[in-house]
Amino acid sequence: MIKKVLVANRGEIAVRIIRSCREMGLKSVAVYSDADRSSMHVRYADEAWRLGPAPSTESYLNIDKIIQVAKESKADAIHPGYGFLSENTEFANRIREAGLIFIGPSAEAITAMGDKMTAREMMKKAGVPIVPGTDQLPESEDEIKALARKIGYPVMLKASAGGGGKGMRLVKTEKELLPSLLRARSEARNAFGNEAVYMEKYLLEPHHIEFQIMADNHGNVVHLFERECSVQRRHQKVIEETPSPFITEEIRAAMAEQAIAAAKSVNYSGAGTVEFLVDKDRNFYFLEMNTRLQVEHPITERVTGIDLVKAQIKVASGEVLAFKQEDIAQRGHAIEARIYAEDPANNFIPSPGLIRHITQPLGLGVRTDGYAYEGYEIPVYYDPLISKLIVWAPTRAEAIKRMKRALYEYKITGVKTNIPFVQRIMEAEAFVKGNYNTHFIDDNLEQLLQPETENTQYEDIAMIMAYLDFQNRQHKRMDFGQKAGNQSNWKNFGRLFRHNPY
Ligand code: MV4
Repeated sequence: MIKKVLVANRGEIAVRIIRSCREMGLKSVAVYSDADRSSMHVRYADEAWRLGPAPSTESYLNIDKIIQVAKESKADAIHPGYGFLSENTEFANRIREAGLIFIGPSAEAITAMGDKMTAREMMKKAGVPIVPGTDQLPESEDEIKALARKIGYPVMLKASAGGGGKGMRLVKTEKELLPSLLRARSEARNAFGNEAVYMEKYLLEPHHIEFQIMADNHGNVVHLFERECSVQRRHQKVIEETPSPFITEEIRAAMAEQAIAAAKSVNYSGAGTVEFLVDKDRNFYFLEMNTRLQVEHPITERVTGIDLVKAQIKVASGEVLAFKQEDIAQRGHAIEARIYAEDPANNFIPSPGLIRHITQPLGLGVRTDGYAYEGYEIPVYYDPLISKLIVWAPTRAEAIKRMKRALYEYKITGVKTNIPFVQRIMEAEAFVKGNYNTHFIDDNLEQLLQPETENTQYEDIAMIMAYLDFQNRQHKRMDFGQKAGNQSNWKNFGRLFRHNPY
């Protein structure tokens, strides 16, 4: 029986998990580094325990410390969130050895899906389509060359211990093959401590489409439909949406069946995501399985009405899934935009710092999962994700309009953000038509980096002037009331600048 959950994470996902715990009547324990002392998850949890200094290795990745806090706080279970230790087999094992519940799948499932070659072999046995390629690469150079010729160039070399884009190398010609293989092996050894590399046919212009899975410990496995995740830059997703505008009902049903087969093949328990690559002819291939809750899970929650964190905790408590496959419907259209403290005009370098002002969008069909507030300092130590902006509408066209409206309302000053960049994506013809793949951002980067439209700049200036005016009045208790009438200063300054550009 779970009564108290330690959330071994930070930022928006820690806040999000704490919210579901509170709704379930469970106590929550936050853990924090010195950089997160005033972070929102610390405020929202019932208890907060210090892990250590800011660097992740001394805090959110410190297994000993996290388990020690779980014991001292008398937590029954640990929710890993995503990233950090969420797919760390040792963490899952150490938690269970300590007599606590790890809210996630078995260590065996994490291990199997964490090794990409093992995962491929298991999928092949389960009849799940995989990208044409090899299991173990042969020893001799001639055999490797013959295999690449058989697969057909271009081929992709992938580190078995890699994933999420790490440890991949594209090889276009036989001349490049062996040198690339040597480099791929040494990179894999350095990055993952495992030099195993395999080869796949390189799929041109694929879509990245993933299926949400939920499984209990009583043999029930259901899917909660797909998420289209092809709008990504350097393997960092920016926009996710459901339903996918690319697949047909038939393909959806076929992919769902294979996603469930993949989960069953490892006796999966809890929330998991089966990733597929889908080529331009809508052939789909298993890519990898993520054994954690994903960043983009809210769009699935919105179209199905299911709280995935509550489902995770109930499954970890040993409960039977509260829903059957026929109970789960995909209703309307949801889009998520990841809002980052980064500077797109400066090669997207992170832009941590003090949030001087933040206005989150609200209104019908808008959700923000975030943790920033006015006066909060976005730390330099971690991923610069500020929040996720999730919108829902009955149709995709209306969801795009709602996203644009929400982005227009989303005001953050003090740090640079990718909000204008996301706004450009919502305006891009290929995106609006739903005719895009994983090359979308690279293929449209120049257009997407266009400076903000003129009046948006004026609006920002108007807001800053209004803020300065507010500060001014606060200090001098001046009353602009008579002079400016009862107009909002924001509008006054906006008008001023719009007609008299400085
Ligand atoms: C591929 C591929 C094309 N062909 N494998 C990206 C991260 C990881 N999930 C695997 N990924 C890919 N694997 C084959 N055989 C295309 C991707 C891919 C991708 C590759 C480069 C740049 C961006 C990408 C975005 C999504 C998927």
